Amino acid sequence: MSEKAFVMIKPDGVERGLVGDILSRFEKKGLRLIKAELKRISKETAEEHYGHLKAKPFFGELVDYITSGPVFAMIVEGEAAVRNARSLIGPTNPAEAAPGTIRGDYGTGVERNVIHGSDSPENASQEIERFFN
Ligand code: RTP
Repeated sequence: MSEKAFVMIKPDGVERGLVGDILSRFEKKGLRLIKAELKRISKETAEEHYGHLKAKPFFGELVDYITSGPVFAMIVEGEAAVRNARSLIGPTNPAEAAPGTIRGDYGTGVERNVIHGSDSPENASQEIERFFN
């Protein structure tokens, strides 16, 4: 079934000029870009987005990092978009991500892991609302 996924290239991915390559991977997989914006996100939005990690010792650093430069936020649409996007992206820690996945090819550390993708259709709707109002 066709669905929407929220995907966000983090500041390290934008800074390193990886937007074109990453977008192309989604397009080749049949996930169509239906909305995109290059923007800086507010501290409030970042704290809400990472709310499930509030108790973690790295929370402050994570929020500082994600707000440190522009992100490339996008909505992609296609068959099982959330699961397909997650498999293109690979696991959270780039050291455990296989070559061929975005994090496996480009991630340099668990925080600098290049990209975020929503983990369920419900969260995708919430994140689309949060990042695109
Ligand atoms: P994301 O939301 O960015 O797609 O990441 P995820 O679901 O794969 O992982 P999650 O547990 O929700 O973590 C969100 C982001 O927090 C950073 N992180 N840092 N320093 C650490 O040990 C640590 N653990 C997680 C990562 O940037 C991760 O993407």
